Amino acid sequence: MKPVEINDLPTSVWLDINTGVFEPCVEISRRKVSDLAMMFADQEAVQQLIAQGDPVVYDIRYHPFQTSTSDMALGVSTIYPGKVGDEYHMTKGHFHVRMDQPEIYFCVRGTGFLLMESKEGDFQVAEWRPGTITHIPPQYAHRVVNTGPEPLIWVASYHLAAGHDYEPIIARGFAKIVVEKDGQPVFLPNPRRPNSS
Ligand code: S6P
Ligand code: ZN
Repeated sequence: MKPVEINDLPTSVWLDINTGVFEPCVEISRRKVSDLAMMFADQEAVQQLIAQGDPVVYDIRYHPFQTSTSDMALGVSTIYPGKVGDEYHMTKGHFHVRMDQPEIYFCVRGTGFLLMESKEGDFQVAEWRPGTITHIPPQYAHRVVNTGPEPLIWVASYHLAAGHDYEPIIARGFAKIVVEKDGQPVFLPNPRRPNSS
């Protein structure tokens, strides 16, 4: 990650809601199937897709609004449509390292679900369409799933200091996975958690 520059003057960026491209954007990260390999239930499908060219699951663009007294940031993520086996494309998902840090997600294109789960196991789902805005309280892990035929694009507003903690998700996933059945998204218990229902 590039060093964050301090700028105490007002700043604007411009977002193309059809492509998820925004400028100026200081960094773009790309996550492919291989970067998310352990997140998907169907490991055979994971290996097949990697062998066939390792498709891109999502892109993250990011801009820090760092002043001498504040640390807001904007992320714009785009999940491309697709599945790994029957499971829809999704983000890795994370908790914030700082457990007092919430986040706001604003869906601008596409359809899908935001999965949220607290450390105590409270599992919540928000259904998304363009215009849906969700406040994610502190201490809830968050993952976005694209269940539609077009890119799912949303804007994330958060503090840089929040940090990303991926480890609990790598270890256990979320309570449910989202798979296609008869052309529709359905929620199934996470097979990596044998005792969940
Ligand atoms: C940061 C914010 C987003 C995500 C991005 C990708 O707090 O929640 O910018 O980083 O949507 O998700 P993930 O789980 O791969 O970081
Ligand atoms: Zn976050």
